[in-house]
Amino acid sequence: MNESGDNSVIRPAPVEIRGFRHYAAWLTRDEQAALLADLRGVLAAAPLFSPITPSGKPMSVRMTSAGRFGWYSDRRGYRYVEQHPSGVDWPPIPDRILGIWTAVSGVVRAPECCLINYYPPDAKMGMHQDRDEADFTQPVVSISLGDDGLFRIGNETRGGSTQSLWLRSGDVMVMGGAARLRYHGIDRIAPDTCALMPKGGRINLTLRVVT
Ligand SMILES: O=C(O)CCC(=O)C(=O)O
Ligand SMILES: [Mn+2]
Repeated sequence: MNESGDNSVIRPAPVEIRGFRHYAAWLTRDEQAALLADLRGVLAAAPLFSPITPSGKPMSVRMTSAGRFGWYSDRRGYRYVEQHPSGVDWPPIPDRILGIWTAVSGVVRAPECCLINYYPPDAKMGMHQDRDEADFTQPVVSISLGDDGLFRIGNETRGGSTQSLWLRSGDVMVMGGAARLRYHGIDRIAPDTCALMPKGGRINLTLRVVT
């Protein structure tokens, strides 16, 4: 309920940073807790695993996916696959997560992958482009839960100036349009900045149209 006594939530307007649309505090605390409960179901069916980069190093984030496709990486490269490493299909993307895509993505297609990244307190993600998808007119929508993460946005080629901002629990970011192929990454997590998850850490969800 809000102050006027109804159930409608007044959502913040986005701020644009280098073409990425940042909706700070898009999700209420109750919505974040409900999302986390949905994710527990996904993780029970498709447990987190530690991907290996094509150069053979383990990534510091652990991950899994929901949807028709899951993102995967090993010695053979980055790609989308139709099964979890255990051999089961990825579980469906929870409706609550699809609702966020519908509200902010600005496109009619539905996401085919929800990549779930778990960042322990010492994890990071190097600067990269999301380019394993077939159609770059479709945005990537990112949802943050748990501890704050320092997000860095660069350019469409490696190097050059960058801009950083903290992504906090409940923030949503739309990486699309002319900015779809901008480099981005997570420099670090600020431990113990959010009480949402009892053991701390950060979860980031990215919704992607793959085909
Ligand atoms: O954790 C984040 O905020 C970004 C994650 C990301 O860029 C990715 O999974 O490709
Ligand atoms: Mn990315």
